[in-house]
Amino acid sequence: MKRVILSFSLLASVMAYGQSKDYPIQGVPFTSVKLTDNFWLPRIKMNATVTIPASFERCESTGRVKNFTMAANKSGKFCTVYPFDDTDIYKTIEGASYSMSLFPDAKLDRYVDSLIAVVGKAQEPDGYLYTARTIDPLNVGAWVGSERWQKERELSHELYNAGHLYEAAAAHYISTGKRNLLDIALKNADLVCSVFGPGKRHVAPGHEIVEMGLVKLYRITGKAEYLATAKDFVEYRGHYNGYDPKSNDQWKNGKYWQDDIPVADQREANGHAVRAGYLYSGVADIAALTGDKALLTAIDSIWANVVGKKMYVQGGTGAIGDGERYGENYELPNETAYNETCAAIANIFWNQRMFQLHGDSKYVDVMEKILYNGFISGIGLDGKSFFYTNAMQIKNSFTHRDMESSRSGWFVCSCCPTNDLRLLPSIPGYVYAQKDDKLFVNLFINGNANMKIMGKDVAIEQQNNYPWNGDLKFTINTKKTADFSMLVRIPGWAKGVAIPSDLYAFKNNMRIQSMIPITVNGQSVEYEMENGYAVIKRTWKKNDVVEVKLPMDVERVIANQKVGDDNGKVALQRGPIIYCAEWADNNGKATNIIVPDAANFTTTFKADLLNGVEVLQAQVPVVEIKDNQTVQTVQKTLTAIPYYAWANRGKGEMMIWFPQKVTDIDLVASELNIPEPDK
Ligand code: FUB
Ligand code: ZN
Repeated sequence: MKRVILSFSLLASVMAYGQSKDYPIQGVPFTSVKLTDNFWLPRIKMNATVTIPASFERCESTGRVKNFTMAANKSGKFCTVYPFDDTDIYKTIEGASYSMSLFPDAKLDRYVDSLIAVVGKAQEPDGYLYTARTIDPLNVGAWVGSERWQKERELSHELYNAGHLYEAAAAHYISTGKRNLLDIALKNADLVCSVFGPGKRHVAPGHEIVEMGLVKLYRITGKAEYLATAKDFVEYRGHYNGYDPKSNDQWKNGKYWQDDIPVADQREANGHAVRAGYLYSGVADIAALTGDKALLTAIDSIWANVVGKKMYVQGGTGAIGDGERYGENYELPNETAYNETCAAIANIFWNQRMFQLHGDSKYVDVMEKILYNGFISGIGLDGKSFFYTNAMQIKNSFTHRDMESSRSGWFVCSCCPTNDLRLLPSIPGYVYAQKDDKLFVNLFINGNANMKIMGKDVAIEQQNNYPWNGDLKFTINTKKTADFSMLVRIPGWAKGVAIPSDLYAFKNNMRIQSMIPITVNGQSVEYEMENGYAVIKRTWKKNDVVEVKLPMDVERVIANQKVGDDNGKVALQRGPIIYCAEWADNNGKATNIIVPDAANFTTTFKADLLNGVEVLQAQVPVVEIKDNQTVQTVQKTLTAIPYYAWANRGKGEMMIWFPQKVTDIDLVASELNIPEPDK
């Protein structure tokens, strides 16, 4: 299969069009990093063998493919629920394309081509592609205006569909070298650029992603109009005069769409969390490519706001279900946490971009937190059951929606599963990055990577048992010597920093000043720290070995006092992994567990549990109510499992935050009826 190597060749083509600015740091492409590890590789393989086929099957059986066929024939009736259902096909093609780069699959390739042919036939002659209108323009749903783009600012998702089409087309072109989907996307993008822009229509897209998508097309084609239109879309935000700035209703004041004030003036994450994450990612791209300082200032401040005041301890964001949105500062309720998986994914995209802009490990720390916790919690261990929301606790006495307490194979609004499957195969691309003579080692995942540093071929191998063990080993496999600096990320958690803000801290913080031991070829080395990285500069030769020992203590995490729900409570973390107690390991309950200071944790790797996990155990007091009369505490073994692995053994209680004293336990939880999401 022909494949386009991105990074340097594309960069060169873009520069040929006169664009010299870009991210100062470039990721080593995922196609140059071959994973061999036991944590991510099995997930990525399962994504290829189970998740992607299941998703294509669902796209067929739910009518999503039929919508395209009907659009091609201009007859029938749009047969799914949401006008953005087209994107599930685009996202699955995107995931399949990345996946085929890792695991070539001729049959899948042919199937994807056949789908692309159907998509192409559904495209109108001028490039417009949106089955919800094309099937029967006189009978469009309530979210779709009677004219093209008429309800784009609200809920039509015409540009959202376009954005996902572009992302898929870029992935397919880069992975296969084929232009069939790319040409469809470019035709659509040309239409979009001819409709929107200075002297033409202005709109703040109702659901962002077209910005990131246009940037990807710009990188492939070098066509400046794509970048300019992406920037226009960002700049149109905050200028609609139909909002009521005094209203507290986020739809009426424009916050839901990040449209209340111009992006350059935004300082706080607001509104729908997936929309927000895609906007901030697109803004990072545009800031990198244009050098726009005002946009950079905005996303720097918004990032500090999210990480300092609006992120759950497992990396989830978008606390509030009504509007799938960010809450106020420190509004992080556990019982009703929403935490859409797509929001976690959007923040992975965003943090990688922030790292590429600034070269600071704090962005990778946050990305790692999301990857190992709030993102993979969304995917069941079977690869075909998913969470849309990611709960922070499940109490039996509380009326949870099914979608909070158990996984589903698909959803009526199935954005999350198809987002999972497009991110997973690209994870090898997050491991390394480089700038000039610096090689950044960001994630600790076994495998072999090849790259050029200052014109020289460099090969590096990782051997570790991360995230369960903190002993890291890197072997240089380069044939010739090479001068460069290896910058190994020293995770914040290994230095006593729970998150790069004062939102969470480790309770018994012993490590703040301690240096992490590093050896080269068995000899301990002194090193400088630079932006959170240990810098090892030398002339590297074949078989040089770097070893790093990260401490893997069980840490108690405490939250900022302003997070009311977490007062008096601790969460458990070991390495990058956040733990939870689930009913299945704790005598059928988890809400009655107390974790006092005195509890002493042991850790054990259980190969036969949940595909292999390190569990934490301690003797702790557990509250029991006897005969509906007496409350007593008894000593029992608390077994905590990684949060990401919960809800794979049926339904029941789950807790992340544990009271430290009996006075902090909720003996009787409130009853509440939560309506299904308003989609
Ligand atoms: O609106 C498209 C997608 O549907 C959003 O990103 C998700 O939050 C879900 O509402
Ligand atoms: Zn989603």
